[in-house]
Amino acid sequence: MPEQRFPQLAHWGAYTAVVKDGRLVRCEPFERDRHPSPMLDAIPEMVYSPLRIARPAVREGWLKKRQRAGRGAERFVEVDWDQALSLAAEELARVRSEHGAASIFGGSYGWSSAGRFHHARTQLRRFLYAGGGCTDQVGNYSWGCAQFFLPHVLGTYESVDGKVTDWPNLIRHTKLFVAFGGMALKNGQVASGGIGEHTMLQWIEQAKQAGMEFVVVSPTRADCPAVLGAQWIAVRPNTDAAMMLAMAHVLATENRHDRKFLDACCTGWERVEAYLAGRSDGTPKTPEWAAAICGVPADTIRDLARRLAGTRSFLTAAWSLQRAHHGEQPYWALITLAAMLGQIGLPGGGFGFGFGSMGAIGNPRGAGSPAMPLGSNAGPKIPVARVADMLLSPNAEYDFNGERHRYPDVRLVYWAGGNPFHHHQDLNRLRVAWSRPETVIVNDTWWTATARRADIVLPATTTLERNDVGAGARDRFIFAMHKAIDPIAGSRHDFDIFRSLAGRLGYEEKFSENRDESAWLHTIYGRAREAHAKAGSALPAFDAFWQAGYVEQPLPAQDFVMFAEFRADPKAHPLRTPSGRIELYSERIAGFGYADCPPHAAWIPPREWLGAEAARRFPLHLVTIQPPARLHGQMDPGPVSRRTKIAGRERVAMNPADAAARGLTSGDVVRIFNERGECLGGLQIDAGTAPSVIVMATGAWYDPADDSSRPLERHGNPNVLAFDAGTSRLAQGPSPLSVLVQVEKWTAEAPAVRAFDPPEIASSSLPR
Ligand SMILES: Nc1nc2c(c(=O)[nH]1)N[C@H]1C(S)=C(S)[C@@H](COP(=O)(O)OP(=O)(O)OC[C@H]3O[C@@H](n4cnc5c(=O)[nH]c(N)nc54)[C@H](O)[C@@H]3O)O[C@H]1N2
Ligand SMILES: Nc1nc2c(c(=O)[nH]1)N[C@H]1C(S)=C(S)[C@@H](COP(=O)(O)OP(=O)(O)OC[C@H]3O[C@@H](n4cnc5c(=O)[nH]c(N)nc54)[C@H](O)[C@@H]3O)O[C@H]1N2
Ligand SMILES: [Mo]
Repeated sequence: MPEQRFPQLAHWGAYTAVVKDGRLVRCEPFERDRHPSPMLDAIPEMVYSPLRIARPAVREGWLKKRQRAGRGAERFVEVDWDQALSLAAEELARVRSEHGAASIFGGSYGWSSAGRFHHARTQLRRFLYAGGGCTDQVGNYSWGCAQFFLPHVLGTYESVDGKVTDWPNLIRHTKLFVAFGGMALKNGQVASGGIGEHTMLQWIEQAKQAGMEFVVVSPTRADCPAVLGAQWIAVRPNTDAAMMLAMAHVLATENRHDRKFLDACCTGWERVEAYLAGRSDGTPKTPEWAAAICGVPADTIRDLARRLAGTRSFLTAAWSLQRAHHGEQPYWALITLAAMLGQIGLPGGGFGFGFGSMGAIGNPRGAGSPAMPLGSNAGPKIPVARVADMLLSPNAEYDFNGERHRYPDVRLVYWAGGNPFHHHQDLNRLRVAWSRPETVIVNDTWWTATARRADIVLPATTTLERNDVGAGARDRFIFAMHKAIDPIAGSRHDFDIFRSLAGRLGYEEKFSENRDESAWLHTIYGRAREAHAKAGSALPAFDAFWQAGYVEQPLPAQDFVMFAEFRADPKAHPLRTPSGRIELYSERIAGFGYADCPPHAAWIPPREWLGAEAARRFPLHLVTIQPPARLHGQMDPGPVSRRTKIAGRERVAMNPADAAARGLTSGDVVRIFNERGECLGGLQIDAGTAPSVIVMATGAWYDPADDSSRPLERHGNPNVLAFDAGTSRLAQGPSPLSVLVQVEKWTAEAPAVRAFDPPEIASSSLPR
C-alpha cells in the first residue's frame, strides 16, 4: 500500500500524519509553518507506547471491596467495556442520589488535546452538567491570578488572555520593549487548541529589523534568546514588584510621569504617589531600597526607568510572574508604571501580558475559531488551584474575590483530559487529599500518575484515531483533523464513553443533542462560519473546508491597539471598573480588607523568597519553567523529551558558584529538598542562571519511590517541592513559583526511574 496522508493538529503544531499499512510512520510539519516544533517527532512513539491504556481497568481493592485505601499502590484488574461502564454509571448514580450534585467533582482541569469537539475536559463537563451538575473549577493554572485580579483594575482580563496590541503595530511603533520574564522561544511552540503557524520568532525578527530594542528582566538568561540582542537584567525571583515600584519612584521624583494621562484615565494616583514617596509607610521606594530586595543595581533600575520615559516603549510581563505568591502585585505595579509613562492606548505603547508566554500572543485575530458549547452547570465552583484544600477540608470556609464560600463535600472525583499529579503543587499533600473521596474515575490515553491513582480507568483514543475540527483561539488557521489510524487496542473516544454513560443514566439525548461526531463537526464549524459572516468575512462551506484540510481566517486590515478608544475618549468609552478608569488604587479591593492584597500596587514579600527567614535553611529559589521539549506532562516518555534528561532525570540548572559551593559538577545526580518533599534531578552548571536560583522544567512524570508520606521522587518532578496556597485571598491563583529549596549531591547509588513502567495489571480474562 502506498503512504496515505492525513491533516492533523496538536497543541504544539499542525502536521500531516503519514500512514503506511494502517500504521502512523511519521508526522510532517504543516506546509505553511516556517518554524515547526520538534515535539511533532514524539507523536508516533507516543501513539504506540507501551504506556497506552489498552483496556478499561479497575483497582483491585475498589473492585472487590469498594476500598478507598490502596489508591496508587494496588494492582489493576482489566475488565470489559460493558462492566467498566456499568461500574462507573452505578457509582455516579449512587453518589449523586445520596450526596447531591456538589459531591461529584468534575472540574477536571487540564489541556486535554487539540480538536474542539473531542476535547476531553469539555466532554466530561458537558456530561456531568447534563446529568444534574457537578463541582467545577473556575480559572486556570496559567493566569488564574490575573483573571480574577485584573478586572478590578482594568475592567476585564483581556490583557492577559491575548487581546493585546498586535505585533504588526508594535513593529511599526515600539522603540523599546521591556519583557519581565523574557521572551523564551520554547514557550512559543504551543498554544491552547493548536497552532498552525509558529509566529513568535518571525515577529521578533521583524521587530529587530525595524530597530526595536529589547530588555529582558529574568532570573535566567535562557529567557533571552540571542535573536533579541537584548540587555539581560538578572532579578531575584518574585521581586519584580519592588523593581517596578522603584522605577515608578524614579519617574515620579524626576517628574517624568504623564500627569495628564494619570488625571484623565486613572484613579488613585495620589495614593500611589504617597506610597512611592514613603509618606504612607515611612519607606521611600527608591532604587537603593529595591536593589536590596531584587538584586538589580540601583543605577540599572534608574537607567531603565529613564529609557522607558524617553521613547515609545512597551512593557510586558510573562504569565509566570503572577503564578507566584502575591502574584497580583507585579501585574499591578507594571500597569502603574505603564500608566505613569502615559503611552497606554498609543500605537506601540503601553503594556500587554504574555508576549513571551505562549505562541500566537500578539497575532492579529480573525473573527473567531470553532468552539464546543459547554452547557450550564447547576453545581458550585471552586478556584481552580484550591482542589487539595477542597478535598482535605469539606465544608470549610474560604475567601475568594470579596466573598466567603464553603467547600463542597466531594465523594467522587472524575478527571478527563488533565493531570493533577502533573499540575498541582505539593504533591505529597495532594496524595493525602486524593485518598479522601470514595471513588476516582479517570479517562486518559496513557498511564499517567493520575490514571495510576484512579479506581476506574477508561482508555481514550488520541486525536489521530478520530475526526475533529481544531484551532487555537489566536491562530489564523482552522484545521480539519482527519482520522488517520484505527483506535489503539480497546480505547474509545471520550465522547463515546460519555454517551454510553449518559445512556446508562437515562440522559443520552440530553448529552449528545442527537448529534454524532460528524453532525457535531458540521455544527461547530458552521457556528464559526456564521460568526465570520456576521463580521463580514467568508469561510468556505464545510465540505470544501474538510477536503482542503484547513482554511485561513481573513484577518482585520487594521492594527489592534489595546485601550486606543478608551484613551481617545475615556468618558465615551469607560472601562468596566467602578470608576470607569484604570484603578491604580481600588476602593473595592480596599473594601475587601485583605492584608495579602492591599488596595494599590505594593511590595509585600511572598511567603517564600530569597529574603525570607526560611532562606537560611533553604537558600535556593526554585524556578519551575514550562518544559522546552514537551507540553506539561504530555509526551514526557517520548523521544524528544527523553533526550533532554540528565542521568535519566529532569535537568536542574545552577550557577557555577552555587555548584562549586556544593562540590557539584554537570551530570551529577542531585537531591533537591525542602520541608514539603524531595526529588532527584540531573545537574547542569549554567552561567546564565542567576545566583541562588535553580531552574527546572515541570512535567517529569511523577515517580515516588514508595508509599510513605514523604517519599523520594526519583525523576525530578518539582511539584513535590512547590507550595500549595492561593496567591492571595482575592484571586486564589496557584503559587508554584514561590519555592525555596536546598540542593546536595546524591552520593548513594541513584535509584532507577520507574515512571515509564506500566502499572501492574492482575491477570485479565480479556482477550489480548
Ligand atoms: N510547579 C509548577 N506547576 C505547574 C506550572 C508551573 O509553572 N509550575 N504550570 C501550570 C500550568 S500553566 C498548567 S496549564 C498546568 C498544565 O497541567 P495539565 O493541563 O493537567 O497537564 P497535561 O500534561 O497537558 O495534562 C493533560 C492530560 O490530558 C491527557 N489527554 C490528552 N489527550 C487526551 C484525550 O483525548 N482524552 C483524554 N481523556 N485525555 C487526554 C494527557 O495524557 C494528560 O494526562 O500545569 C501547571 N503546573
Ligand atoms: N514548550 C512549552 N511551551 C509552553 C508550555 C509547555 O508545556 N511547553 N505550556 C504553555 C502554558 S500552559 C502556559 S500557561 C505558558 C506559561 O507561560 P509562562 O508563565 O510565561 O512560562 P514559564 O516558562 O513558566 O515562565 C517564563 C519565564 O519566566 C521566568 N520567571 C519565573 N519567575 C520569575 C520572576 O519572578 N520574575 C521574572 N522576571 N521572571 C520569572 C522564568 O525564567 C521563565 O523562563 O507556557 C506555554 N508554553
Ligand atoms: Mo498554562
